[in-house]
Amino acid sequence: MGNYGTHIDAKWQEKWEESKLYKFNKNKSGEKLYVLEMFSYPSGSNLHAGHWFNYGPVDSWARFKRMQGYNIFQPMGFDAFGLPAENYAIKTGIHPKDSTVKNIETMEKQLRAMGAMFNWENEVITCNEDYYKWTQWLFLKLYEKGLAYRKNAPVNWCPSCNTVLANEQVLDGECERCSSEVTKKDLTQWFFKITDYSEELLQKLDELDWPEKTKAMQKHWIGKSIGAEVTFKMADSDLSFDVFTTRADTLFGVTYVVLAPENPLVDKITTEHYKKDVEAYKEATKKQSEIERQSITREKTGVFTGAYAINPINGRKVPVWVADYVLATYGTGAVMAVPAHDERDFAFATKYELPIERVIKGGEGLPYVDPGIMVNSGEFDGMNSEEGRDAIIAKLERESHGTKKINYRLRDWLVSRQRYWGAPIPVVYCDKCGTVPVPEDQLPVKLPYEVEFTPDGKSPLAKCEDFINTTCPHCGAPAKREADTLDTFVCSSWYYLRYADNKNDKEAFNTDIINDILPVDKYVGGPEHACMHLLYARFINKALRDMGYLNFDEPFLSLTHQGLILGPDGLKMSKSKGNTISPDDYIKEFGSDVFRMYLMFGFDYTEGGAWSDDGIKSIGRFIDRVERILDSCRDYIKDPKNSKDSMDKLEKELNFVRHSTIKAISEDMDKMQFNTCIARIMEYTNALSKYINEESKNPTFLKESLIDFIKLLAPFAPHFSEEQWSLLDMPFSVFNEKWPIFNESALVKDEVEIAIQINGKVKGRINIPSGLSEDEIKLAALASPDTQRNIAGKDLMKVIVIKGRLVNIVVK
Ligand code: ANZ
Ligand code: ZN
Repeated sequence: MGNYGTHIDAKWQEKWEESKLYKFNKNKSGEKLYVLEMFSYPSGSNLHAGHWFNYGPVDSWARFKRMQGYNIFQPMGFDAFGLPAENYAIKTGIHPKDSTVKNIETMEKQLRAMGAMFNWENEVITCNEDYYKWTQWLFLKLYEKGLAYRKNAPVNWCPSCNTVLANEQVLDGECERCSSEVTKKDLTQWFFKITDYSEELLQKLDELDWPEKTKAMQKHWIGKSIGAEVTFKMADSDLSFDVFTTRADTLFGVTYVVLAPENPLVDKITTEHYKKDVEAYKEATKKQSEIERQSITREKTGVFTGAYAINPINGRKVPVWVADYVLATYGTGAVMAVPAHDERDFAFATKYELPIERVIKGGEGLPYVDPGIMVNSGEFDGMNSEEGRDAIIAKLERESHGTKKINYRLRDWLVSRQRYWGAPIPVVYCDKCGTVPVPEDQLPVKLPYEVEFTPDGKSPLAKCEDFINTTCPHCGAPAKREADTLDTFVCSSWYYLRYADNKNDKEAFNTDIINDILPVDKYVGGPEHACMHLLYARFINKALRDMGYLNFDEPFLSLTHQGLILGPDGLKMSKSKGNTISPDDYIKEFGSDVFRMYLMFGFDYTEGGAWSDDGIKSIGRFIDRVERILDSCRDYIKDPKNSKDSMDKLEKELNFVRHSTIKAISEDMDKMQFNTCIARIMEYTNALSKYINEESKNPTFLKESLIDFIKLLAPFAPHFSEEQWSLLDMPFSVFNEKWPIFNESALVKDEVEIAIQINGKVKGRINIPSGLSEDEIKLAALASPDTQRNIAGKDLMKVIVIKGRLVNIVVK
């Protein structure tokens, strides 16, 4: 065993800390580079190998960038409000605040043991008053701008978490946190108007250096559809309604129209005879989830209202139906049905024997859903779908029967939660003045400590008399506080801003400071946040920009998702499954550098994989070997008496490996391909070891090679490398050194090895000087003893030279 271990880690962590080596100073030379890892939730199971996999390699990347001359800002903090602490409290009776404080303490210790260059002086903890005060400020600003509003709406309810959820937190009809089936409830809730930014959120995606898949997910979630709203008048009254369609070209093929059961028009138009059926159908719909209703394969159901509407394009009377495949929450809650060209309409029309009329030519069977040439469409016959769509919309617009319309799937963000452990919403309700925002100078609205937080579907704060009863900031009369707290995604939607100015007690952040340090240049975290955190943060950034608080459009310019480290059983690590891997024991045994290097070497960074510690010992042995090599030649290189200026063959060989390693690592690091970087370092180690065992060594040259070697190793094994650097009597710190630059000429080999094939089979190899002409190569190949032996007595037909690789000799 070598000398490297936790005592070396501690030694250098102390020195880094005391010398403030990593402290961010925006006036330092070098381009600023904001490197951000998604902050952790302070859970009771502490940091596991997965957290390290997120933080360790990114820190190595940041160190590499630092050595390349960037001025690195790499802050860390905790996403500290939220359900797990509250649920834990319900189970154990330990107050969420107490458990959170304790968990943060442990996790901070663990993170420090990693020895990452975190800017701890910029730490942010979202459940602290000095942070959530500004989360509340953010709410007030959005409220002032009309971007926060309260409304009654059918919202998602998780019966197990006992709270409402945002649409983004419902995955396939299930709660994102606990996988319970989500139901609908009519409730008055607070929303953020993210939909005001739908178009920009969509457009700007193209400019971001993000994984394509993540961009596609956001794009799909925003869900832009370009179409038209078409007005249908009722046949027997002055009532009318609009439908949203992306296929105005099929307007002549409408044979019925459908209203969502929740559409308020249903009650007004349903004729006496059909009232009972329609009522019953509306009741039955309430039990269906939106997911079920949207399922393509589920049998379609519906009822006739007895009423008719007029198709504005041809004056034709069409029956009005009610069916649950039409959603109240999309478009206008009404559709024109074209059974010949839409799957769902086709299934419905077939079942209820409604007419099916083709208006688009193409394919044989029906429904035919692709664009094509219009038929049975009057003056529009012969146009293709695209032209026809525009022409029909133009006509509708001229006659005031419709208009072009863009729809988005994105809904406003529901931000209020009926739970305790979150930032209180800074609003007061007064009988006289109505909804009154708490004035900024009265922030924070403090979250009380003594609260009965058993979840029963009501906000725990509502039961806290001291909290809920207050006076109206406007008129002074007795009033009630809002009892809901903010979704924790609100807290995390702006934490990357606060990091840069975390001690500011006058404002959330200073605009100039923020504009200097942001946007985040590299963001690294899990892909599960694609349509939640990563979308919300973009929205908040844009809203703050439009209010003049910052001057950049996007918070995260470049994004990487690290892979998931699974438990040894191949399942997601979780305390309840008992398959979490704690880094602590490994670090005690091997040191933090070995653990970090193992994570980088053993797993593909963006893929991750099931945990196994098979290779960790060999990384430990590798570090020991490096140590032995360096030990063995430290004295030798101090004495330059055998030095010479020129390089002979041995030096050239090592020099080639040295420079090709520099080149490869520099390139692979930019792609965060850590495993190949470490493989390169191992190759370089082998080359060093080989050279050191030679008789005639050049001490000056060897020293240069070792210096580059330690620099190359430093980002991956920071403590060990710092130690080795000091043992070479080099000035503190290796992280103040410049990253080596490869020398192109060292990559040109004087000699190349080429294979000789006889009739396509390799029969030998020769070394020839590089740069020979084709004829010279031919001659050298033919002159080789191997060739001579193999072609003796045969006729030479042809010699083909593939430069730098092989010569093929054809004989008969
Ligand atoms: C007539 C039509 C004919 C349609 C045709 C499609 C094909 P996207 O692309 O997702 O925006 N639609 C509109 N509002 C709806 C609602 N509230 N619930 C269920 N379906 C609704 O889908 C737009 C299409 O979805 C619209 O275009 C409408 O059907 C339907 F050959 O109108 B279409
Ligand atoms: Zn839940």
